[in-house]
Amino acid sequence: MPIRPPFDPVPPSEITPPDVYRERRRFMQGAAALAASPWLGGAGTALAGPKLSGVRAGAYRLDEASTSYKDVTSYNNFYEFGTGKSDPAERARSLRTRPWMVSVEGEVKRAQVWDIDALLKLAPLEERVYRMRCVEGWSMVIPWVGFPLAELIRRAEPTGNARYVEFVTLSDPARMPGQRSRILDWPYTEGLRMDEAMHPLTILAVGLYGEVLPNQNGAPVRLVVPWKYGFKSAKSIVKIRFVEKQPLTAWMAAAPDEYGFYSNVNPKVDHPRWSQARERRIGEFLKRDTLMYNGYGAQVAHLYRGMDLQKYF
Ligand SMILES: Nc1nc2c(c(=O)[nH]1)N[C@H]1C(S)=C(S)[C@@H](COP(=O)(O)O)O[C@H]1N2
Ligand SMILES: [Mo]
Repeated sequence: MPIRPPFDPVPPSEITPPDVYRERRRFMQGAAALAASPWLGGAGTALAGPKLSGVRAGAYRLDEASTSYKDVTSYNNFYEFGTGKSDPAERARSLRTRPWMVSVEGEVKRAQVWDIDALLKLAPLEERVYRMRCVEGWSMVIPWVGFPLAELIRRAEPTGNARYVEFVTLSDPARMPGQRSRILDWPYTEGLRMDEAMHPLTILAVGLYGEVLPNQNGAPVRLVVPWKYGFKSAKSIVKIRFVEKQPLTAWMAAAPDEYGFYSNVNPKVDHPRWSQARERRIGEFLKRDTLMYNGYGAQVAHLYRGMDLQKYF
């Protein structure tokens, strides 16, 4: 099967020239050193975790400031640890992420169980600065570290029957106390169409801000699909399954009228209970307009050509 879909490069306006980027990075690192004490708060990037080595600067950068490390790691949705925004940072602290296996299975010629430390070396790690938009109406800019999901898919050699990919989060109420509440039908599951999964913007993230992924952000490995609402980006993944039929996702099972399979960011299709036209970028005061496909239309609009986006929301 063709494993490299046609791909439009990021429009030049969206790419920060490397020297500007490096300069900004240096400035931020300086600021981080100055603002190292957490009580100073603000935009300081109070780097805290183990550094990832050999991370190369990816081609995906934004001419927008990244959300502070503090906000990225303390304002989270991760219902396995509670529904409050500060619950994951507080309650995921004790999650053990070793040993950790990720099973790649289903309609593939090479089913394989990856040990997380082998998975971390599957492909060169890249920094990818992406806009992330939660269906609740807030957004962030996050410098992820990861590699294209396509790299893993290529190695699995999907069969001709593989039309969708299902992602499954760990199921373990002892380690994930939120799973004792029945807010969702655990484990958390998500899905992508094969071409979405193969798209170069779709990554498996294993870090952020150059560091090992904090537990609250989905350690040790999570999906990141920047043109879709945040809930598509499943955290703490243990299974990647290739299937013929569109998988039922946890959110579709919970509220099919509110969450469709595609969940592309779309300011013109409101959630039944609120508008999706605008969003609050965490750290900013005024709301901004939400962009179609979260601003990634030049890269992904072709995937949905001819589809009724009101129907396939
Ligand atoms: N397993 C799992 N993955 C999840 C969630 C969750 O509750 N459980 N929440 C989703 C939602 S709603 C969002 S907005 C993003 C938030 O990711 P972040 O906290 O790293 O920004 O994770 C998504 N992935
Ligand atoms: Mo979300």
